Order: sequence, then structure tokens, then C-alpha cells
Amino acid sequence: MSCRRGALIVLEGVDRAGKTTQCQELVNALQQSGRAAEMMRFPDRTTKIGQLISSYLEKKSNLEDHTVHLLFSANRWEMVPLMKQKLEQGIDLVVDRYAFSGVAFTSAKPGFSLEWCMNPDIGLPKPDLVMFLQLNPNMAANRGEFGIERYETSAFQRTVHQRFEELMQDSSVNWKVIDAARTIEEVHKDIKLLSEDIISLAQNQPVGELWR
Ligand code: ADP
Ligand code: 2DT
Repeated sequence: MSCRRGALIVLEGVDRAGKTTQCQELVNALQQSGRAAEMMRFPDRTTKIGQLISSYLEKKSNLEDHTVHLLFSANRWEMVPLMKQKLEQGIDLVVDRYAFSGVAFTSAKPGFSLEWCMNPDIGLPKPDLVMFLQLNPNMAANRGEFGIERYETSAFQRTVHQRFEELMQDSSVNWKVIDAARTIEEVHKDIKLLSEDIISLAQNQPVGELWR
């Protein structure tokens, strides 16, 4: 008998919404309940492509805007065989940012349509659940200063937020909006419940293809 597959769970949101904190909390909780769960994050800065992206984000190098968009997408595609293997082995993947950040960030730049930005990510493993951590810019500002990486300005983040709102209109993706302005524990409780539900639903279904 083949084992039941794991679920692909993505957390999205603007900077400092609590994505990384909540991914870690969720992986810990799932592991404690006896599930095999692992965290992934995009960009994955450990690969050769990821190193090009990291250097760009740290402003150590400049890359043309279309080019860097395609590198972010390639950085997801290069992980697809591993992701599929883990899901088939019954491992739940909890992912910090995915194609939605890819589209929201590039399409916040002048001259980039959502459609153009979505194209290279069409057909990626489709998340069973995408939770958007909703936090207004003032609350985010209270969580600390922006860093020095590219894209870390409030004007750019506001446009990114608008693009996320547009992406969330797409009902082919299982979006859930989470109020991220509460305590870490309160937010975690919601995320855990939604994840447990989707884990039991997903195990009997094949992994879908994003935006197809
Ligand atoms: P992101 O990955 O979305 O950028 P992080 O998880 O790194 O966000 O959190 C950004 C900062 O906010 C960290 O200092 C973290 O400890 C803090 N933080 C995360 N969640 C909350 C919360 N619910 N309330 C207050 N502070 C939080
Ligand atoms: P963190 O490593 O702090 O999450 O920041 N980004 C991310 C893109 O522009 N395109 C993408 O496809 C992805 C996944 C968001 C990474 C920065 O890179 C941006 C913030």
C-alpha cells in the first residue's frame, strides 16, 4: 500500500507579518503531533541560483528585472523534484513564500503585468493551502526597522500588498486570510487548525498544478 501524501502548505504576507515565526511554530506543532513535517523557504539561497538571488537582494550585484524574476522562478523549479519526493513520502511541507511573492514583488515594479509574472510559475506543485498573514504597514513598522535589502521600503511594500490582494481574487487557489496582528500564539492556533484540516483532505488527492 502506498503511503498517504503530505500536504503543501504556504505562508505568504508582506515583510514582518510573521511568516518565518509561524512556519517554525507550525512545523514544531506538526512534528509534536507525530507527523513528518519540514520547512522550506523561497528564495532558497543555498543553491547556485539562490546565491545569485541573494547577492542581488543584498545589493552586491545588479540584475535586469525580467532576469531576476526568472531566476526566482527557476529557484522554485529546481526544488520541484525534491518537493514531490517528500510529499509522496508523506512529509508535510511548510513553505515560507512561494510563487505568490514572486508575482507580487515583480509586478510591483513598473511595466510588469500580473499575467507576465505568473507565466514561468504555471504548473508548479499547487499548494493545498495558502495562508496570507494580513498586517497593516503601521503594525509591521512596530515590529522593527526595515533591513537594508532590496525591496525593504514602505512605499514598495504597499504596492506589493496591493498585488497580493489582486492575486487573492483567484479562486483556483485555496487562500485563507489570517489576522496577523494578534499574539504569536493566537495566530498559530488558527494556522494549526487550518493546516490539520487540509492535511486530512489532501492525503487522498493528487498534488495539483498551480495556475493551470
Ligand atoms: P516575516 O518572516 O514575515 O518577515 P518574522 O516571522 O521574521 O516575519 O517576524 C518579524 C518580527 O516580528 C520578528 O522580530 C518576530 O519575532 C516578530 N513577530 C512575529 N510575529 C509576531 C506577533 N504575532 N506579534 C509581535 N511580534 C511578532
Ligand atoms: P526573505 O528571504 O527575507 O523572505 O526575502 N521575493 C521572494 C521575490 O522578489 N520573488 C520571489 O519569487 C520570492 C520568493 C521577497 C526575500 C525577498 O525576495 C522577494 C523578499
